[in-house]
Amino acid sequence: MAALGFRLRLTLFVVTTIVAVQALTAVLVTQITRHQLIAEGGRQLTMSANTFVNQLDDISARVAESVQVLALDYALRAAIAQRDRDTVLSVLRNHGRRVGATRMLMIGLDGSIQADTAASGSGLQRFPFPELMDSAFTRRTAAVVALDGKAYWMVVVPIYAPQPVALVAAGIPVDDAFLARMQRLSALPKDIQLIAQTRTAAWEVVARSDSHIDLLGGLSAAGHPLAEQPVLETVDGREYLVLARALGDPRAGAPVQAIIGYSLDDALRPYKSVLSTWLGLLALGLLVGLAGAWLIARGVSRPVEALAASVRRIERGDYSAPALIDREDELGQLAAAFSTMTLAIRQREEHIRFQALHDAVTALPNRSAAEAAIQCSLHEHDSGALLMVGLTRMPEIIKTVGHALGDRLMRDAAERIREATTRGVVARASDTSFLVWLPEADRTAVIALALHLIDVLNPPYQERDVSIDVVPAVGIALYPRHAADTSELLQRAEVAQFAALRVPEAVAFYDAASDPHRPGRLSLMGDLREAIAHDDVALHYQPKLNLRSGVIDSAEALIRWQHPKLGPVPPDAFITLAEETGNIHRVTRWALASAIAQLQRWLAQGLNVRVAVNLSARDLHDPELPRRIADLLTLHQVEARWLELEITESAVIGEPAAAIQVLRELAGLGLHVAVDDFGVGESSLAYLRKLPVHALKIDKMFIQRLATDASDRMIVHSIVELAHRLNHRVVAEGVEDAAALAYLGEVGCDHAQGHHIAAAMPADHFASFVAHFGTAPSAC
Ligand code: G
Ligand code: G
Ligand code: MN
Repeated sequence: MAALGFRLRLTLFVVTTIVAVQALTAVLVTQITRHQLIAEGGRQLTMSANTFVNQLDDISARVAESVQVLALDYALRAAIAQRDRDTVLSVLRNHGRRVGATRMLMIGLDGSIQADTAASGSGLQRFPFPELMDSAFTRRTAAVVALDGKAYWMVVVPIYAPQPVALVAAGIPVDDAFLARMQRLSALPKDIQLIAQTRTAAWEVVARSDSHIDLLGGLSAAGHPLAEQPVLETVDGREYLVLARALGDPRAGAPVQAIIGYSLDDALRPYKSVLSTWLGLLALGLLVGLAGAWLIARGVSRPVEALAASVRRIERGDYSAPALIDREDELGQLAAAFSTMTLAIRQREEHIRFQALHDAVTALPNRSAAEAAIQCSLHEHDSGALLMVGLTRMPEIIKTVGHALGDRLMRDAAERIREATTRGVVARASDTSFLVWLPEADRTAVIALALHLIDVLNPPYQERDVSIDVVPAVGIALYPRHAADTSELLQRAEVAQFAALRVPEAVAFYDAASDPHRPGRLSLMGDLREAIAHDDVALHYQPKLNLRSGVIDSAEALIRWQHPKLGPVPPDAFITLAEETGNIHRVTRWALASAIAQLQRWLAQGLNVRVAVNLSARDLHDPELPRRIADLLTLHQVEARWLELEITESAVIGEPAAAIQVLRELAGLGLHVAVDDFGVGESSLAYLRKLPVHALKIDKMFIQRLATDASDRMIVHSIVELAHRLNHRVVAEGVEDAAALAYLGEVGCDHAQGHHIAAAMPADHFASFVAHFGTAPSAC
């Protein structure tokens, strides 16, 4: 529509311009031509009038001469002398016929009419033009006069015998025929009229050429006076230049005037025919201009329309065929620039789309792309397996060697997984994991692929002098067995991957029973909060035996929860859950308050025991912890030295600086800090040196087999020596038999804790257990 508008506008513009210019020119040319024609017509008219008057003079001379002959006519003179009127009339008629006069008069010297050839005699008594009579005696006299409503060429000649006896007047009619004759003889304009003033101030036409144009009527209608100069008048809708000329002797009473007309229309006729040719040419030019403008406009608007169409295509995201216009001009350049731009946009969009759907490091599809692909695949297939491949040491590796090497390692792992996977979708699932989606796979094939993946990922990543083990684990979730949709499938596969960490082959299927994330865990947390608020949880105390003195001088507080419906819930299940859901501070606060209150009671009873409370890793991220513990100790009036805190080494790993600061403040209060589960996990002697630690608790894994395992004995011995060198006390946990207890005593271990001594017990059993301990036979 817009293009048509442009075409229409251009065409209209061209047409109006042509028409306006041509019309203006036409008006100008017509005006100029008309002006010139009027001037030229005026000139011609004046010339014609002069010629006409001159011709009349010539005729006048000739007629006078021929009438002169009459004066010499003897018969006439005799007839006059004899007063023979009939003869006179006869002679006059003869002569009159010869010279073409229609009226002959014989005039007495006194001016009376003596003979008149007019048929009826007309009753004319006196000659009406006495001036002509006077001049006739001195020269040839002829004049155009009006007589009885007609114009005559009146020639007056005296008759001598030998004295003047009479005058003869010959009236040659100046009528239509006369004028026609004159026109034939000379180049007189065809519009000519003779007028005579018959009555006072009333002009009448006495002769006219055969054009029958009423010039006199036109003049008087327009109010023009009779003028010697040409005037413009309109007669019967036609334009004339008109001029009047007095004929004959002005003294001859009844004047005759000639009115000569010059038809402007006739003069313009040739120009008019030129004008119509011109109009034809103009129409032709217009047509050509119109067609040209239309074609040019189309030449512009077509490519513009094509460009607009491809812009709309791009808007819809279709970059397939950019507008190709094979032209050299500006539009061609525009189209070329446009194509380049389209290409650039397409590449950029492809790049952006690729980035949006792919992982920048490995160029594998990212998690959301994978989710979409799985979603899609679930429409086509009714089963499938999702393998979550975790590189479990990745967080630690990145912390140690940095992201650059971490990225290279991930790329290498991605390459290995891609090569190992012949079908399905491979994608990056998270910072430390990949996923493989196998539609329509049976259990055996899935297990085979999982083990194969472990195999290809097991060889360490090599780079110059570094060699890194990623420790892969594969979790598998099956659709539709384990999950109903994609996001559930992903989450289940992740849970399975964590489970895989704990099995030797590092491959595990999702197991709803062991899923800490299964639905219901949130309600468990709600229940835990309730339990804490209503004291449905309790601390049990496991005695620690002082191996030097042989008395129970300390204990570990261990939380116990009796769930109203589930029964006893093991701390391993809800402590981790509390850590993950942000509820651990609540548990710790409760445990500390409860243990310190118990301490206060025991100390008041005179039971001097040091009580150890377990802290979770997250607790060390709370900078308020030392102040809170100090407040509790003050509140219960318990000295700090009776309280011990057990932390695992991993608690310090996440945010070492902050954790160490909190530990320093705690130690600064005067309480004791013990490293729990020492010997497993990421033990680092460097940290050990930095930590404000008073005791090490050797993990039960080294203690349980002390009786049979020589290397465990060596490890325990070394740890004891190392700890003592660093000035730390040593506690052995998991003491399950007398042999272990004996060996620990031998190597100088400070405390022993374990089922062999006692399991954790309610607080009210503890005092009597301590009191009776030394007396029991099993004691060392
Ligand atoms: O003795 P038992 O099997 O209940 O202990 C299981 C785990 O729970 C142990 O590792 C122990 O450190 C932890 N634990 C027991 N009580 C508490 C507690 O009050 N706070 C924290 N953070 N951990 C506890
Ligand atoms: O990590 P921590 O030291 O807090 O662990 C204490 C855990 O050890 C508790 O779950 C407790 O029940 C358990 N425990 C205590 N003594 C023994 C023992 O002699 N043998 C075994 N297997 N576990 C014990
Ligand atoms: Mn402990």
